[in-house]
Amino acid sequence: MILAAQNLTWFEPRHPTFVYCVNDRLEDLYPPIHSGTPRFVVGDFDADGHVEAVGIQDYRDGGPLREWAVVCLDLTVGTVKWKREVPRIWLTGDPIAADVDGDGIREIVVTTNYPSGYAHQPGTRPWCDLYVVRPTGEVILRRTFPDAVMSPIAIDVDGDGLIELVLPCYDGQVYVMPTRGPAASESWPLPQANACRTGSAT
Ligand SMILES: [Ca+2]
Ligand SMILES: [Ca+2]
Ligand SMILES: [Ca+2]
Repeated sequence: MILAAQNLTWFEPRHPTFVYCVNDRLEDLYPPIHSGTPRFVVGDFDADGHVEAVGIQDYRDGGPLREWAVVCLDLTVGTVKWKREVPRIWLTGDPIAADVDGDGIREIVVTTNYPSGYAHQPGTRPWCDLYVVRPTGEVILRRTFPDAVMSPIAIDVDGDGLIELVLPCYDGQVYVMPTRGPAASESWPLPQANACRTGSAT
């Protein structure tokens, strides 16, 4: 399966964002899904045998949908599995999956950002809203930061066996949030380490 997201909001604010899933012959596996979000983390997070893609909607430049939500797609059958509304959205960060509460099940960490740089309006304050969401769609944590956090990282920075959420922020600070999730790996993928997204931290 090849997953591709088309973000038309830069060109036509009224158009939604579509997600296409195609096979190795570039044939559609099912009709494109109206998702509203161009960035996802992908995996079988609820262990039901179906692969999900979870992200938060993108509203930059006025598009795409008049629904502000974290969205979960079922990529196995090509449907929207659930949506959870949030109070505001703008520029989608790269979501990651990490066990934040230590129950052995990965949550989704997503951010929506109004950066101090791109598309910023004079006289307004930047912000980032970070959400930790269970695979069922339940939001278990929300934190607000003073500027954009586009690429959260989950890594055990202090070597105590528990992962921290490392949050590089556009305000020049790096915020570190403790979690109860055990560090089970010696390397952690980074969403934007390089163009192929194959970089990792150790
Ligand atoms: Ca699943
Ligand atoms: Ca968990
Ligand atoms: Ca730690």
